[in-house]
Amino acid sequence: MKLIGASVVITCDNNFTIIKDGGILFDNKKIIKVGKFSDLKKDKLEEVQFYNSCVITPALINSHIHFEFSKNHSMLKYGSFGEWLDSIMNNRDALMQDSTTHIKKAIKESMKSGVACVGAISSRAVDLDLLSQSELKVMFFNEIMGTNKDFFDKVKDDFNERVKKSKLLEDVNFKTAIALHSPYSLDIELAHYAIKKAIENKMLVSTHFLESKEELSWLESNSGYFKGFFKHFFHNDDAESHYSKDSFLELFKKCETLFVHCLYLNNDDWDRISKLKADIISCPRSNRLLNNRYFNFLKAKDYKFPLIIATDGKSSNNSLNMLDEARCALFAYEKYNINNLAREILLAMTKNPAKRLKFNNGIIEKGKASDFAIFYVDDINSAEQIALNFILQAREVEDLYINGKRIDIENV
Ligand code: MCF
Ligand code: FE
Repeated sequence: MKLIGASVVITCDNNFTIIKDGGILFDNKKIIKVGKFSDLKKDKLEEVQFYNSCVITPALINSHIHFEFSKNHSMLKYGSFGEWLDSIMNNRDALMQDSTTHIKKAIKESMKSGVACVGAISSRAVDLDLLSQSELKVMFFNEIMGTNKDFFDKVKDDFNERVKKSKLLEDVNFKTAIALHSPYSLDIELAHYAIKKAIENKMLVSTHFLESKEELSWLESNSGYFKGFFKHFFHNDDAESHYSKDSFLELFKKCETLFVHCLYLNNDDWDRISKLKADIISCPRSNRLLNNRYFNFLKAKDYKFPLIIATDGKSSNNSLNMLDEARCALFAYEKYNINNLAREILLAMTKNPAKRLKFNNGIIEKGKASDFAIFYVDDINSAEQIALNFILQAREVEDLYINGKRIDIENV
């Protein structure tokens, strides 16, 4: 049994309990007891450590990240979704070069910001071995994409192969899932094929949905940017959207789904998604960079969607640091009481995504996995607005524990 403690423990439980001079008694599997550090001290502990002027939170969860795009720094265009997608298409091969080195760096960067658990969207499985061998807890979403009938067999074979490989690597820390890239990039036949697999294998599904106004006008009226996109990149002059918004959402009626972005939902769309077994993931910096817009968090609250925040890939972000993402969200929603928002944002990176990724983490309470992040925050001992000060000030972890084990991040 081990004991760690800190000036402040933010449990992220249902009551958002904060324990000053708090402690956590745990072993490699689970949390045994949470309380005041002084009450938990006893003989025969394997390890005891108190982190002064520090905050312990549940290790953070980044539920939507594309590790394969980690090479990007300044290769892509921002400010308009169409320009971004064109730049992705034009630079895809260059972006994938030396991926191993960049994915390793990205794993380290994630851990340094307190992340222990990820929802990784993988298009080519370049990140498969690195992620399965890492200490991270991983929901590995095999992405499927394709609109040209000539290649459907190839797409299916490749997708099957990746799903099969990732299933072979499954263990308590690594699970296989499926990502349908988006309505504009996936033919109905392939979508049904992937959904069937997800249902048969009870796999979680992820999809980008209504990220851009370009996608909206494609789905609503077969017009706008995507007309030119299919003409230019696929020499297809007669392309039309494979779905209406409703027929796309219909696909997900029998599986558990994470919809990513959802920047352009109308009331009917909100109604429809809220009737599915689904949550919505928002990536604030990605949305600002590509679409000049933030997710309608207040509307989501009306529909009882919990806030879930993730970074997306480096293809649409300047870092994978979850604390930077938290700060962006904190400043973006100016209409919301800042202390309440700070608490919601912390839950958006812990308890809320944990419910879908199901690694039994995201909350510091008895019986949950021993996944913790510890951050130094100057003067936190005397702070009154703890969640807010934590988000404003925390930078890199002092320590990160996954399954009760302290991770040597520099040497992973
Ligand atoms: O979430 C962002 C923006 N929306 C769509 N796709 C991606 C994002 N970041 C990376 N991607 C990837 C996606 O997984 O870019 C490729 C796919 O492999 C787009 S190709 C149409
Ligand atoms: Fe994404």
